[in-house]
Amino acid sequence: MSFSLRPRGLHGALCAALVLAVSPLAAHAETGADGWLRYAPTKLAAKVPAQIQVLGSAAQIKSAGSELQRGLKAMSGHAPAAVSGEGGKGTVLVGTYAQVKAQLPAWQSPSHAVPGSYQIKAVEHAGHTDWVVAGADARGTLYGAFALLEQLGEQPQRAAIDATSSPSAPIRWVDEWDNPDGSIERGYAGRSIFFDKGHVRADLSRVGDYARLLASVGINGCNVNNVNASPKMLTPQMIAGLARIADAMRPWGVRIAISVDLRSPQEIGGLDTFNPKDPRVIAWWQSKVDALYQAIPDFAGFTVKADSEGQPGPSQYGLSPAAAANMLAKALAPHGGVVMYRAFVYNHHLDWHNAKADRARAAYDIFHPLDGKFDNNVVVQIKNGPIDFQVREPASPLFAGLRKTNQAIELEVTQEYTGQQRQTVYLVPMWKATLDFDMHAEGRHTPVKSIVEGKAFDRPLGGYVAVSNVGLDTNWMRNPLAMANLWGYARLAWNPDLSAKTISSNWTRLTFGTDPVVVDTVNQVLLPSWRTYEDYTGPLGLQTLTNILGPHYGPAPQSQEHNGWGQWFRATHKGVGMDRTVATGTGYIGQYPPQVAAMFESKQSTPDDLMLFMHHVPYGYTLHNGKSVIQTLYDLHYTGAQKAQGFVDAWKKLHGRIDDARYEKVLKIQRYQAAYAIVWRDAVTRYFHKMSGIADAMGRVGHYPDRITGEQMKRVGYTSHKLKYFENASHGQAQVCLKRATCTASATFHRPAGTYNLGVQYFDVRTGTSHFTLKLNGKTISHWTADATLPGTTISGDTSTRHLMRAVRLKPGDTITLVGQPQGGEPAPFDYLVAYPTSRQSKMHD
Ligand code: GCW
Repeated sequence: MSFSLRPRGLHGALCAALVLAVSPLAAHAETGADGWLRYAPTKLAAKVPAQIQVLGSAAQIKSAGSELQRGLKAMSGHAPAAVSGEGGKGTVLVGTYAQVKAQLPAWQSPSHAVPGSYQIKAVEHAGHTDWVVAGADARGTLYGAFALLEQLGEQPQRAAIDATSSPSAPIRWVDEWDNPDGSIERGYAGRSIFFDKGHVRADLSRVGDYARLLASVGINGCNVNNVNASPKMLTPQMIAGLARIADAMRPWGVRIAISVDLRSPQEIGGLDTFNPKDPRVIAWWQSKVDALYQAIPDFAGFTVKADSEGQPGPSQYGLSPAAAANMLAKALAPHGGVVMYRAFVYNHHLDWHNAKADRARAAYDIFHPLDGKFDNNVVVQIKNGPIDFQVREPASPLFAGLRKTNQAIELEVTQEYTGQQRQTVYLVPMWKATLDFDMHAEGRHTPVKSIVEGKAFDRPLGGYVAVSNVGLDTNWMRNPLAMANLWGYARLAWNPDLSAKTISSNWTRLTFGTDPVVVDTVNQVLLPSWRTYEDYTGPLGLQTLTNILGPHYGPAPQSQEHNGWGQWFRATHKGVGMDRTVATGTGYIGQYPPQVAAMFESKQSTPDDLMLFMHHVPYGYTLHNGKSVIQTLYDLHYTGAQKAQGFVDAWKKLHGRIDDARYEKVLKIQRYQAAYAIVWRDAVTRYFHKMSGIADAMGRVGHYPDRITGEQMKRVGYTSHKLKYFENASHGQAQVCLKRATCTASATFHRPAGTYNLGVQYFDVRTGTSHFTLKLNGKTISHWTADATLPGTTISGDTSTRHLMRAVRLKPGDTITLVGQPQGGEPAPFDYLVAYPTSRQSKMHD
């Protein structure tokens, strides 16, 4: 039985009122704080029964009832009246399967139901229609309520809302990398919603709001602090604070977990050891776990990062990860808690000179021999790829390397290596590529999703974790479009078979509105954005060629080589790529099951996208695409930067179709991204041009006819400053104003008269606030302040920024002068001027 949501039979007056209410131009300024829970008016919600009966008193069922009232009121204009008995009228019945069944025997409850499952259904009964919102448990009921509201909000795409759904895995968590002082490691949206100045915040209202957002997409766990954990997390005072966080999240069915520092018994416990085998250490942890459960009865467990990037671990005592994990697991087990032990364990002092050294091997080398040695409430948490959240990596071979151990996949919603929420990159297609990847374990069809969910090897526990790092910024993630990643992650954790397009379309309808033009346009930006970002940052398996010794943001390919971090691609003057073959390389490929290993071992069967991750090849090597490696690198960087420009044009179609506030905010981000893609393109192509000595067949790399570099200008006060990485500026140099209050640089324009877009490429360092003035024949045409808070604190690829003036009339003989005024230690640094005719089709080929 299903009920139709077509607006048949609506009364005229009501209909007219609602049509007015849903007019897309009635948009008010939106902050993004509601995320996808905007509950925009929809006439279809008027079909909802007029009363609601909430059965049972569990906190999450009460939330289900109040959320339905809130949502239905916003969407239809009236909230159903809360009643304690049906009274012969159509009613929304909210409760567990058992509770609803007792109330409405006519309803057939689902027979098989894992925790979190729900059913929403219309049931004809005694001459009226009841709506059932029922869950296998209290959480399931809450998920059902959100599912109902979502389906009403998505109209008119869905005609009926008869749905039964179950989560595909029990673990569906988000991790936050928040520190007690309120900062967030790799957080790009302001300070912590949980902590401030060493304590849990007094005002936790954003925590409740966040839990509500998470519940609406089925997330059931949240680890609230950085995996580089502070021992302070286990002080009595902090535990009391954590209990308040748990109280704020509990009504939404989100259990909290914390990351712990294994050294805690020593750091705050007064012991002289943290050896996991020492009885005093074991007793100390037991007492802490007991105290946690005293304060938080539904505490979810611990996440552990150990023996990794300076975090101490069991290796200090000659013990394995299993020894540490099981020690904690035994303390948690009686309370129902779990240990999420991260497989991100590697040596960051690798020997660059050793051709066999390979960071990608680490997780498998360390954890595979321990398979079967972990307690049942331990889950090994494995990053999607073997390195570290790069723009593209193969699936970690460890997924198939553990068969008697619970696993979870760790994904990164926070865009550490993918533009830090200053650029739009929709990550769902990337995650799906891994989840759908068939590991062929035991010669069977075993896509990664089936392994982490516990299905492939019949494990009792498993699932999904994503590092999300939301912050106090009103819209949670800085870039409104980045919320599609949080939503998308949760959708995949519930059902990894959904398509990237279904996920983005649903999200857009709820976030921006159901206008098909809006949905199509947002898809035009989101769906190709990962590939685009990959193309201009690090294609062919090179990984994000970013400054790994700095903020992981801008380009700096050189920073990845010649050090111990192992994010190498081993470029020489002859060729490029890591040889990870068994035959001649590091042997990494041999960690995969035979079918996958055979595919990667041979260049013929390695896809182009991963060629340089798996193989070292000459620059002239012909790829499957028919072109050489070097020409492909050049071409992809140019087409990628070009596509990023296209996102600006696409987004502009939304003017007037969505609210102005979010329209303008995203437009600014897309414009910045379009210009920044050029910084990336230039840096990476320049770098490979120099390494290979091979010219770009299209003549673009190293030739910038529309530019006048600072060095070529007449400078007063400005001097050249050599950058750490030559690839990040023309001639490897910026112009800086060091000794004067203002400096100038001038050039004479020699091109034909016409209308040009005129840009200045300058550096906006995080600290300091330089002022720039651009003059044309002595007259000021633009003035701006370099006050952005980009991640970089140096004149580098992280901070290179473009100021663009559109449609400026220029003629031969014109004098263009840049006046720079340093402030706060920032020496008004710049790189070049650029002018290209507005008529030029391909705008970003300067
Ligand atoms: O990606 C890297 C980050 C670190 C992070 C680490 C990890 C929390 O650069 O900031 O540390 O991964 O996942 O542990």
